[in-house]
Amino acid sequence: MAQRWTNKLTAKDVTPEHMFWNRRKILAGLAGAGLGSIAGGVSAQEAELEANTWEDVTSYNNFYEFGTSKEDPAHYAKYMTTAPWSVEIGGLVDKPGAYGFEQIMEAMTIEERLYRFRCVEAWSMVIPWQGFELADLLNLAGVQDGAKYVAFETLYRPEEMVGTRFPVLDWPYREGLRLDEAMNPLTIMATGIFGKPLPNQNGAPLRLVVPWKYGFKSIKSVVKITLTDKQPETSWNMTNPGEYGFYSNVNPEVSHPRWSQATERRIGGGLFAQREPTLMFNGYEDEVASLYEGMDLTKSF
Ligand SMILES: Nc1nc2c(c(=O)[nH]1)N[C@H]1C(S)=C(S)[C@@H](COP(=O)(O)O)O[C@H]1N2
Ligand SMILES: [Mo]
Repeated sequence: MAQRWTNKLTAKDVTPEHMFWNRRKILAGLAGAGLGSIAGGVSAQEAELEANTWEDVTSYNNFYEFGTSKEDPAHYAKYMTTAPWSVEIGGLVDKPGAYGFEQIMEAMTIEERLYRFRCVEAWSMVIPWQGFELADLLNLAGVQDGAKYVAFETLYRPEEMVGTRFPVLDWPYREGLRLDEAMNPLTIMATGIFGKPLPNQNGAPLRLVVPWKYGFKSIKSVVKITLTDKQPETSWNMTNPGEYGFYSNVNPEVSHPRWSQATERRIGGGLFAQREPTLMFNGYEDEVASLYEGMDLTKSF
């Protein structure tokens, strides 16, 4: 059953009792950006979104640490230990150190966000996430002047991650954002889907979600965040710089070298479902286009 979040949902509707933490607040149904949309209800664009099913979201995944096929993560990610978990935050921050997952959850405000999710392979889903704004976590660590980028790394634990036995990517999986992208209120660290803690295959216990960028930017099972003054290396760009740039903004006008990005196939739509047109910045143009003013997006792809 496809589920649709609305502003009428309360925290109780979407959040199992055991998920409440001391200072957690649930802003239920805050679809899309939530930029001023709480009081006024969901915007027209957001109201059209209908979530994929739990089954779609948890059985068709990319998580190469567990293999390269879409079914592998659902089979093998269960071997990843996610507790205890901590995130090493370092580089140009006032308070570097290991931040425990529980400590982070205590300090953060957890919200609901219904986001379009667009893979570079030209398929998409709509996923109801729970999480907190990345900006809040970075501010907790205290971003110093001079920081311009944020680098992320996934857990690398070969004995629990069968896919890392193969040199498909240069492990650990790495991603990066410009600081202003990281601080944008759309950018979240997700800790759950459908009101439940993140399943391992979706990047437990916490993963990045950047809804206007291709899916591979949304790095899973994050253990390290580093503030830097230099553009960080990113796994897909290291592997194939001609195909995967640093920015990776969803852009129907810029083709992947081997296929068009103009349309997408919604997962779960059935065999004969029409392909849908892909939207500039995955539909978040109003919120993020200004970040790229003056840039040539065919060169900075
Ligand atoms: N650590 C890690 N993060 C990752 C990936 C990966 O292989 N390893 N795949 C990326 C890609 S290509 C996509 S499309 C999304 C898929 O997220 P989902 O499985 O939750 O839909 O995760 C991204 N994050
Ligand atoms: Mo992807």
